[in-house]
Amino acid sequence: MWLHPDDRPNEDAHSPACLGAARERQRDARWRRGRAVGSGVLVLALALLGIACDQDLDQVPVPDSGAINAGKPEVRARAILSPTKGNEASGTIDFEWEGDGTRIEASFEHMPPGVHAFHVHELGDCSAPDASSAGPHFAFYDTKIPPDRILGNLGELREGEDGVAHVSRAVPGARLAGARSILGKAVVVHAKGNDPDDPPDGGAGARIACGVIEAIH
Ligand SMILES: [Cu+2]
Repeated sequence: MWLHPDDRPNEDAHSPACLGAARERQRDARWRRGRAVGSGVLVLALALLGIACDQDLDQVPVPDSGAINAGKPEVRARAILSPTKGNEASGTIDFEWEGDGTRIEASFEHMPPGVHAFHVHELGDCSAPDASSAGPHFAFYDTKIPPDRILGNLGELREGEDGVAHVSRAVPGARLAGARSILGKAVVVHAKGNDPDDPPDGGAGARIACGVIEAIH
């Protein structure tokens, strides 16, 4: 399974080698306080050790994804989407931890024919008649995103009989906790499907439904 480099948990910074370097630095600080005279050579050597430690972190293997979600299995969320002006589509999306991301269960009605992309957007604000208040797409990761990636992508809804659409799928990388949590963000359903040649927003057209992702306690 591909894991983004940003998925590395902070625990990496506490590897034995780095803890050793930190202890050395603390010892050095005590020594300098005691002597009131710094040893340039020692300070330089410890600084180099610190740099080497940081470089080593870049080569730490990506951890098992279970560590990322550990302690948060109880987090669930729901978004209730209402139609934007001139549209009728509405529905509910349930979110639950799964693997390194989230499983979504989406049920919609009054969907127009065809395929409709839906994404997480930056702002939890669906107040504008066209849902423009939800802002641009929300990136599940904060750095090093491949340029061909459609951000915040939850997939597509296909209208079935009588305007009903259901989808159940895993969304790797979409988190319900942490610095890039999707809680409080908006989900927007679009008039068209994703165009993979049109990143980062997928060129999916008008916003036909919008709702905010809220935790369920
Ligand atoms: Cu979108």
